[in-house]
Amino acid sequence: MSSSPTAPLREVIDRILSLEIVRVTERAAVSAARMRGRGDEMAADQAAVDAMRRELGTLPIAGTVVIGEGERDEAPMLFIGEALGTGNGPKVDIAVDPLEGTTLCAKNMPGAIATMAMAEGGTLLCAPDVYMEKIAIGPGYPKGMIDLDAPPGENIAALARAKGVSPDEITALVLERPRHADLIAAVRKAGAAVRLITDGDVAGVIHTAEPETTGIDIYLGIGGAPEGVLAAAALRCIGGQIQCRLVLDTEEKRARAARMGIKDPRKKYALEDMVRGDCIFAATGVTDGGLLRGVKFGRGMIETETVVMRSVTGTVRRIRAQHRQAEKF
Ligand code: VTB
Repeated sequence: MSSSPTAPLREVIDRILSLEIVRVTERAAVSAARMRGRGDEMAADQAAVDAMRRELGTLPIAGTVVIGEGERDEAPMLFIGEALGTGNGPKVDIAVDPLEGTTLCAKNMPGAIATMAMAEGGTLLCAPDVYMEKIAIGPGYPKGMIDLDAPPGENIAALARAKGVSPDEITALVLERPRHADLIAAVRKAGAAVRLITDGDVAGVIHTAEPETTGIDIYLGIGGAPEGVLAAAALRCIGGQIQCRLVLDTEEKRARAARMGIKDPRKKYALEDMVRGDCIFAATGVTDGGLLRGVKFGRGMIETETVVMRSVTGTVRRIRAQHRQAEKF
């Protein structure tokens, strides 16, 4: 092993754990998939949480949950600060969303995924489960081209200019929520098209990295903070820009954030502030979606599709797995 300060990540976490985390998201996805279409969001989420936690417990890491199911008093499992893994291994930060899109899963709609990211200890933003303002674009654009605080029309215009197209060839992805009425109107006024999603903005941000395939150029709007950090981890691997700000609009939320070490409640986070070093990211499809196929149950066999990314090399692998011992899941 080299003596470089990043050696533990590059040589241990990165290469070995990038397959290990695939198992973790696969397990969570399969457990959640058994609850597809049952109309029970809580049960679907719990199934994913249980499976993910069980599998994480077997990994040779000294892990700490920094993005999880909530704070200790509200989440019995995968709470922020929970120690995970065997303890014999590198110190890592873990961000999880065992079932991103619980409603999508409960309604058996497209786009539910099981996802997580892992990075060297102390390098991922530890954020409370509050809302987060977000703006994201894919790779290949000048740094600082988009700005969370600029009017949507300006961001659209800058993006169109850099892409060499007119604004009407730009598509923005936005969560369909009443809070986004003004945003949606402004994007349309700028000439761009809006694609609305009901849930699932981790995949939504990832879609900006492949506009030729997804048709999405920019992600805009307010979603969950945990999803924001996970999306930032993915972009760290595949390239792209994201800026975020926590929505800490009450004293209570500001106090919660402060307990997690957040000193400036209005801070505008760049990608590098949320993911301060190298990381690995994985997501497995629960229901079929634009990013991934959902879990397929066959006779004595289960099929999963996972995307796993490493920031050190920028490698993106898609792993289609056939699990032949279906009874083990
Ligand atoms: C988004 C979306 C998630 O939460 O982050 C959203 O990506 C934000 O919260 O899939 P609201 O639903 O309250 O708007 C999810 O929908 C997950 O709950």
